Amino acid sequence: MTDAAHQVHPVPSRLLNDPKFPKPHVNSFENYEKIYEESIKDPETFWGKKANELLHWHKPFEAVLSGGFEHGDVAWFREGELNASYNCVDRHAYANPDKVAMIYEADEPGNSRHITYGELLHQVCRLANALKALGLKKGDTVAIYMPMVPEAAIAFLACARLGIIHSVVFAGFSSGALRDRINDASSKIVITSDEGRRGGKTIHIKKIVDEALKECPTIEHVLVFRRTGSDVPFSAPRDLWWHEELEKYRPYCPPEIVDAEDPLFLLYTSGSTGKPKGVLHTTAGYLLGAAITLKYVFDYHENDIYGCMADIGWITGHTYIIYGPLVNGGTTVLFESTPMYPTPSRYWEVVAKHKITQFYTAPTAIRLLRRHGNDYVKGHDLSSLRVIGSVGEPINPEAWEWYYEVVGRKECAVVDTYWQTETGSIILTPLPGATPMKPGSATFPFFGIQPVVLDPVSGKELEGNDVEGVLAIKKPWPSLARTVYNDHNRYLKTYLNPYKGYYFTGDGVGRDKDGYYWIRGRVDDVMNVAGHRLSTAEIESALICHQSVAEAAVIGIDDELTGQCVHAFTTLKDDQIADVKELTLQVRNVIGPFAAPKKIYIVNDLPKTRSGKIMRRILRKIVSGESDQLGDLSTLADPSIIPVLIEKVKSS
Ligand code: 6R9
Repeated sequence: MTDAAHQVHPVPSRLLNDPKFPKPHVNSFENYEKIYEESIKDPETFWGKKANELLHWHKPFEAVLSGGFEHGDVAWFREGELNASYNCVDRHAYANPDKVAMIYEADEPGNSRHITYGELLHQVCRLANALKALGLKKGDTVAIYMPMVPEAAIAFLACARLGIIHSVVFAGFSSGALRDRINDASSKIVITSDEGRRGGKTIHIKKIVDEALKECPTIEHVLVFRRTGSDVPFSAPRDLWWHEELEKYRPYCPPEIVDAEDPLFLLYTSGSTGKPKGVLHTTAGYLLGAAITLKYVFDYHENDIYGCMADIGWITGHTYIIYGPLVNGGTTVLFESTPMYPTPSRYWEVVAKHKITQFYTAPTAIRLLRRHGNDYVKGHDLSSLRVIGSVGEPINPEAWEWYYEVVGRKECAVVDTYWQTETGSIILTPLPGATPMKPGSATFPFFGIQPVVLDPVSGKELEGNDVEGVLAIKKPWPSLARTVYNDHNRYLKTYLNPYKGYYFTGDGVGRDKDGYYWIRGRVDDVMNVAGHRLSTAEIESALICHQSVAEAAVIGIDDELTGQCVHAFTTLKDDQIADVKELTLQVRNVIGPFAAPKKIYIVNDLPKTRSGKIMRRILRKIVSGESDQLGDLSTLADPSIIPVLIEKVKSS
């Protein structure tokens, strides 16, 4: 492990003592431990109380938890009735109509728009009425393929208002990927836009939809929001303009009150192989997970401006741009652009401009910005920030330190939050006012979550500290996905059967001597080299410690002698040079000779998903000489780098 990872950073005293700041909800580690113990000892009392505290119920629930992992029949808050859009919009619109619900920061700097709760209610209701008039009803599915505009959030909430299941497809997916997701969910309508704008570029969204719809028999209508106003193909009567439809309807629509366990949405996620799974979340459990984690993990208070930089097409956008902030009556920022547009200062300009209090992004963005240097951060007033978060993959301790020191000026809590599409909300995380932080560790379980480290072979729980294994969760919690759409067997097979009685995350994990959890990455990213268990993340971290290295991706390749051997791909910082020998020495020095990569390839770019996760599977195939079997590349951000990588591997 690197030096940075050994440091323990206490809770920044500014959070606890500065009178300008609200008192943290949980303000000591003892306090966290006490609430955590209660939540584990008597989960039903804990969750029942929180469900009543954080959500509005139209009819009270009669049981907190029924069923369990054993039979895959978990149900929370049975017989309770509520509506997610009422919880996220109406109750705040009536109490506080002029409060800003959303700040839209458009791709073009200087172009932003504020939307109050009162306005949000009107727009959600108009759209809900339009959907109703098109014949949609509770239990139908609607595909949302939208850029990062407030109308996307309005679409989520209008569906939720009618009990319609939304299935959001990230607007960077290809027409083929969109088609497959529409067909799997039998969606009846696509809500989309003419075009999108991102990083100064135009995305031809409607054209992609048209291409997809050549093979989508269930689609009856396409509702098109005008984002850029360019001429786009439009085929009436199938296609309808958003603005023309909404004008027809009054700005009130009664919410459809649904059962706690009725579905709220589907979100497709790719497993390591095979076709994407439609992960299904239910109304009450998911909403409670979003509400409670936003409040405690980000220490959300009434006047905060919450900024999550993810895309609404991913689970992070669902939970921490839309449902979490709005269910708490907060103000959420919708950021349409990229961290690089027009310059690598954009994030910090946005933080200063809107006085963002909680900022949430991914390690890949943090590493990218670190690579461009501190000057882009300096000179921006970031003093509004209290909590800065990271999500999506393990964060290298060096990137963590940069985030903490340069962005957070050692005055903000860094929350490295671990969770998944399936878990619905954060499950391992520090709490800003309570948890001493270790760079690279997601630290401890959130309330009500019982993580266990299992021996991957025997499936036995590894007790005590200083253990390594796979991460599973022992007891149900409300926001865990209930099923895979139309394929419950796949749900059981993927998550509940591998280790009977547990939810299996698919991630490797270590619990260190102090009880801190360290996510090692997906289990298939853990290597065994000559009997040594190595994590890709650990070697990557060693490489990134080298002053020249910007990013690193490490893979395990079959080896006759050692079982597996290590191959590494690295990109270098601007204007830096390094050779393979030097980088090999770096890993030998930081971890040990046994971890030294057998091969290092210095490249210009790494294959990444559109949400920024490095696709190590592709690198593994290329190195193993299986470039003709790369599998599903639809999630790849830039396919043009593949031939370059193949050439590089061939010639080295
Ligand atoms: C929220 C999200 C889930 C996978 C997960 C794990 C990785 C997410 C992480 C992390 C280490 C963190 N992951 N957060 N690994 N530290 N803080 O990203 O959902 O897209 O479904 O990905 O991402 O491997 O299993 P999703």
